[in-house]
Amino acid sequence: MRLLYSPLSPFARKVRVLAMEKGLSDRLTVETIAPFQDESLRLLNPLNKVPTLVLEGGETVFDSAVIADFVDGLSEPRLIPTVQPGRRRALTLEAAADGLGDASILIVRERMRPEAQHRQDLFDRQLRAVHAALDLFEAADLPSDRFEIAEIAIAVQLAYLDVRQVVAWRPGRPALSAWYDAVSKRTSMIATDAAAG
Ligand SMILES: N[C@@H](CCC(=O)N[C@@H](CS)C(=O)NCC(=O)O)C(=O)O
Repeated sequence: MRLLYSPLSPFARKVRVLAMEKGLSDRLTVETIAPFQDESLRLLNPLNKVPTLVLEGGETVFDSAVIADFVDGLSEPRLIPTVQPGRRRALTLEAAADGLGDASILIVRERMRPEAQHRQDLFDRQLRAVHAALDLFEAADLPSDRFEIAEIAIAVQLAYLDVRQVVAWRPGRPALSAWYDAVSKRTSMIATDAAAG
């Protein structure tokens, strides 16, 4: 399977971390693409976004949550809970993390525009989403003995906040900060840390 990704994409990193945590990395051939510059991806994914997974027969799978679900189903143990209420709680946290990522990318893209053209209403709304999601994670009592889909999705987005300097998210969030410092030492997080070179 070919995984089309860009090194700094937190969504693509979520899939890579999940595959690594499951010991399935060797099933993925990773290919770098720059989705904002390279339109060729649109032939495979109408949204032209990474990650996009191309299966052996040519079928394409996106977005990151769907790819993660597919990859998780390839082997046991599952990192996406199969039984309720754990399943909906994990997937809701993943959705909050992904939404934080969408808001972060909008903020980063807006900052790239000339300052005179910045839309303050866009910043304000997206920053509210980012901070509210962070508050949810701070209150979530994230586990130290488990690194499954929710935890992976949150960890990769926190890393993105740091690398793109989206917001200073640590002040006022001691539990989330301590949790992140611990999980960022995992092999899967270190191996997929594009910012570290
Ligand atoms: N909901 C998508 C979001 C993916 C996404 O936004 N990827 C960004 C890079 S981090 C992208 O490829 N953007 C290109 C574009 O918006 O044209 C997912 O979970 O896969």
